[in-house]
Amino acid sequence: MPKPAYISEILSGRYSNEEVFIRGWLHNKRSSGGIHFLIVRDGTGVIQCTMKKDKVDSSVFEEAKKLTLESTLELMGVVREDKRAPGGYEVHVSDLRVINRAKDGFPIAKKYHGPDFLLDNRHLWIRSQKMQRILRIRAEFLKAAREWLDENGFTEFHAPTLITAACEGGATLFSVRYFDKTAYLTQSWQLYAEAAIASLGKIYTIAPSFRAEKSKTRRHLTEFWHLEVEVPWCDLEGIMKIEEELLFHVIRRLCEKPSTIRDLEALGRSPSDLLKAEPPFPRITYDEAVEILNRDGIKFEWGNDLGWIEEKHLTLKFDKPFFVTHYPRRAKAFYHKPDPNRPEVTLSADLLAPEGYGEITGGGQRIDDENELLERIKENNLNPNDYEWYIDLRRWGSVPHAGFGLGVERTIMWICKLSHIRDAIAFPRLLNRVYP
Ligand code: NSS
Repeated sequence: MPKPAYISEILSGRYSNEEVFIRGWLHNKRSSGGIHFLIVRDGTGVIQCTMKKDKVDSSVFEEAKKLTLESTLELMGVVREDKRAPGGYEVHVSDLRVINRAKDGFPIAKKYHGPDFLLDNRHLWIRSQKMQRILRIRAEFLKAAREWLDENGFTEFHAPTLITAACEGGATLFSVRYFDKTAYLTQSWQLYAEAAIASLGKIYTIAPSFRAEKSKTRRHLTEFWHLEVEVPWCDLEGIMKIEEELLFHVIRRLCEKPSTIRDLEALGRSPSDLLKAEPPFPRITYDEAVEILNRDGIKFEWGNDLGWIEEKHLTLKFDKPFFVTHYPRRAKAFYHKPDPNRPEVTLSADLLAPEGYGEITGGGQRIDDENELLERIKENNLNPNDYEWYIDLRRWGSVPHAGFGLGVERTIMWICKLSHIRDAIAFPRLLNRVYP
């Protein structure tokens, strides 16, 4: 009995003319005269397996004829190079064993299904080629990000998910019954990270964050994955440099692996577009952004946060990610450090992806002075008692520091050229969806 082979190994040419044993799901099937073409998927790839009537037992040929889509199988056969086969190789089947015969009528058919149907059947839809590609790219993205962070001296640090004080404002907090108290689901790891830099230095996390987003948009999830970084002895310029180097490293990694290039291209994303994201990224100030908007006839009042429409308009001016810096203090959360030269703006930066995608990271320099922090907490109508431990950090070895948070799905949405954030994650959590 030959040892089990993965389809990706077969497609790489490793088993040419050898007998193999593969295990997988029946992705598709067609028959023509005395031949069945079984398209099999095993999680590493998809391959065509041809079964000729005169090459197998007649019972096996009959069983294959009746096989339902998504049945699980074990197949034996010889690998042959064949330019006509998708992927360049096919398996000439000599034997077949059905492990689980799927029910008739797999709900996902080769026809148009609306988004609600696909979300209701998400547990099955993630088997589609499109979702496979996105989920693989997402995994490669996170692997490359970790690689860069680990190689550059960042330590992974974990913070609690159940918290008591908001990082990004009370409006989007999910509350949870915590015995006889109320707790919240974290919006960001940041406040705890500011404590941990005094223990570990440069740190990062990749973890879920939660926002009770009440608006239905193409770029908001209620649960998203957050890649966050916090760095002591770092200022606004320093943190922007880290962001652009990290992002470019990840892009280079994605664009050098042949299988990932194939996935990107199949999603309509050309690697050469991504590779334009070479540092340094352009930097414009919030003031310049407002000037551009007003000049182009988009009415926008100084002091507000940039919304979807404004960001979209700005992104059309760039062909690579760019920073918008120095947002007004009233547009940003309490922890942002006001610019000492111009206290009405903060030392903040959002990174916007081109082609209409908009904000993918938010961050900047943090307040390191106790009195300034107290002033901003009050200005934001927050209760200083809720932030006592956080204020304490300014009393015991405060340091200039900065950090950022990157929305993993927002970034994958841009990288994979998706039109809706729901497809950047396997089981999206949206305003009206927590099932399946
Ligand atoms: O609110 S942020 O702009 N900033 C923070 O949470 C900081 N506390 C992070 C930090 O400095 N450590 O969110 C950061 C990013 C933002 O740019 C988006 O890319 C993403 O997190 N984000 C979201 N993605 C999907 N859905 C929702 N609702 C969402 N909210 C933020």
